[in-house]
Amino acid sequence: MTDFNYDSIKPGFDRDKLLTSMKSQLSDFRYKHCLRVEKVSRGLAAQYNVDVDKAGLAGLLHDYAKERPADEFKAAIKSHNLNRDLLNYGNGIWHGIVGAEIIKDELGIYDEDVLNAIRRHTVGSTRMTGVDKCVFIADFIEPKRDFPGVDDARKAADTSLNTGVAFELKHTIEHLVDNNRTIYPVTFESYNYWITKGEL
Ligand code: DGI
Ligand code: FE
Ligand code: FE
Repeated sequence: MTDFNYDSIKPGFDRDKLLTSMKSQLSDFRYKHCLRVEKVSRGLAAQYNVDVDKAGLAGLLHDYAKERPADEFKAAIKSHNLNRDLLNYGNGIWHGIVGAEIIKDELGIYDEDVLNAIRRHTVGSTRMTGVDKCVFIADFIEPKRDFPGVDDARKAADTSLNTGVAFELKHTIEHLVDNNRTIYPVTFESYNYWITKGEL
């Protein structure tokens, strides 16, 4: 596999060392998912004139904290003074928003463009940047994703980043409602904002 280099984001950044660490703390499926998201996110960034390295590093790291225990997320919400409402949610919401703080602490990555893309990769934001959009979409359409509608999601992503984001938010909310799941308010805000911005 091509050896990507993230020196421009953090001088001396050792991607191989990160891969060894991620491999030891994630399931094989999740680890490989992160590598696929890195690759797809870089491809989207190249296609849409977005910073390829920021999109790639955020894609690689987006699920870095996904397999941490709930107690670790709860402790990080408190120690980093994040909104206490987060305590009412679970891993699905925490691993991005709180995961970004864990990444800062453990990896010393402070690039806010990268951190925001990780924070926003599950629930989106009304302020999504190009980097955020590439990671958000890549997570949804990476080659091993297989759900009804994934081909339409890939087509939407090929139309424009905004169309890809709008499609994904609509699909995610539909899926959460169908399964009687609670919806994090930011997910609704993102949907309301982006549904008018893409050509669906
Ligand atoms: O981490 P991944 O599985 O690759 O994908 P993800 O980060 O997009 O989604 C993680 C989980 O979060 C997934 O089961 C769907 C769920 N999710 C997405 N939006 C919301 C949500 N869960 C709740 N409760 N509320 C949301 O708004
Ligand atoms: Fe995730
Ligand atoms: Fe993911």
